[in-house]
Amino acid sequence: MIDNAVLSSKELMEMEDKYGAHNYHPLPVVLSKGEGVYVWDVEGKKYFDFLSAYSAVNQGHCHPRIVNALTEQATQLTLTSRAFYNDLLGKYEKYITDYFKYDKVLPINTGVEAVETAIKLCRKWAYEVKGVAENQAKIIFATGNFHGRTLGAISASNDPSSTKGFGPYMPGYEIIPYNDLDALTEALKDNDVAGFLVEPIQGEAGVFVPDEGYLKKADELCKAHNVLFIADEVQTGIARTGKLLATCGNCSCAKSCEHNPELRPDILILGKAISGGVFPVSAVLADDPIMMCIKPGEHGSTFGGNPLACAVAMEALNVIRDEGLAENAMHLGNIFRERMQGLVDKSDLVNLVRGKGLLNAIVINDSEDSKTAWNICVALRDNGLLAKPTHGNIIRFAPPLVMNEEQLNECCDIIEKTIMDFKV
Ligand code: IF1
Repeated sequence: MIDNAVLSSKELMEMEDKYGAHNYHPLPVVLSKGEGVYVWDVEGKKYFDFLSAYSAVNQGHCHPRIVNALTEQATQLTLTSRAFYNDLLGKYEKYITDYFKYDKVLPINTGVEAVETAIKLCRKWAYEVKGVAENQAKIIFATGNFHGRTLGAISASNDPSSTKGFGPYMPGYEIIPYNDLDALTEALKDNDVAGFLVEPIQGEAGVFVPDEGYLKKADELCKAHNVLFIADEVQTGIARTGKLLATCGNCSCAKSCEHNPELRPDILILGKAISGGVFPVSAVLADDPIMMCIKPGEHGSTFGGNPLACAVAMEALNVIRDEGLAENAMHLGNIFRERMQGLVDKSDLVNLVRGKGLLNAIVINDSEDSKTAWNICVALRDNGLLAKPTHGNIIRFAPPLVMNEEQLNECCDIIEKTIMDFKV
């Protein structure tokens, strides 16, 4: 039976502290309800959510259509494993491959599992198609990356808080500077290189946007060297940056694509908002010459492709399209950065604003080890808006994409007032 005794925020935080592993340091707020762009704490205080569970809740909290898909499917069939067929998987696979225009999808659960899947797929392709000698395949990553928490993913990281004390690490990786085409050109000289795995905008690095043209040129360099361009769009994908994908070029908005026209990753990694934050769902998409390198028994997961995930993901992607969330993210993002630029101009506390669509960050004028950004986030919480610092002095702003212009302006007012009133 679920224990539904009513406890205070303080009691609930103490409970987590006592019984849970200390692998997180949450902002002190305990949430018990969400709807659209809002969340409520256990005492009933209402907040704007400006994190969206790290861009998983792009469709807004508890979207009625997605919740309905979940509950309806939950009464029919939740899990069969892939030992048998289920009646939704094929429909979902057709749906998502049409949606993103790839031959095939490999369904899996979390973002990092999708990253692992892409790495394995890339290695397999290197041996079976490219002809790299067994165990010699190399994958290139970029500094400042975040691809998840497994050993396969952290082995690509150069952030000591992700890696230190967890070695030894995966061989066959090379890390080059992000946003550096010369470094990529140099690294691609090695014939054993099988893939370049990169985030179109680096989230964890503090919403770091590469130079215009970097991704497209990187993709071209990879294709010229018979190397797979692998895009980790776990955080940037699903309309977050104002387009269906940040590497947009093959999606339905390709004609008007303002991001990177005609860039099409060889392997596309999706997670987070593919389920609207309702349920862990992730996916790896590729065409047949790559995807068919993995044969029965060589990769999988108990939960990957379960009927509940298929129902939820299809509805979550329908909502993105039906509600025009990419267009809304583009429109609101422009307003948001303009208003934050105003703040940069008038406050000594804010150095700069950067981002695309509704994936943005401001950089606080203080050192990485200061508590200023954290204290600003606490003050924002008191004023009814939830955001989280990253790397000490950066605050990420990523609200649900179902926000309207009036709400966004109200949020900008809160951020402005909080920062102008803030005493270091
Ligand atoms: C946490 C960051 C965001 C990701 C990209 C794969 C994954 C992620 C580009 C793995 C996950 C998350 C995980 C979350 C914090 C968060 C995060 F600050 F750590 F970097 F969003 F910015 N690729 N990102 O961003 O996906 O396995 O978690 O489903 O608490 O670790 P996952």
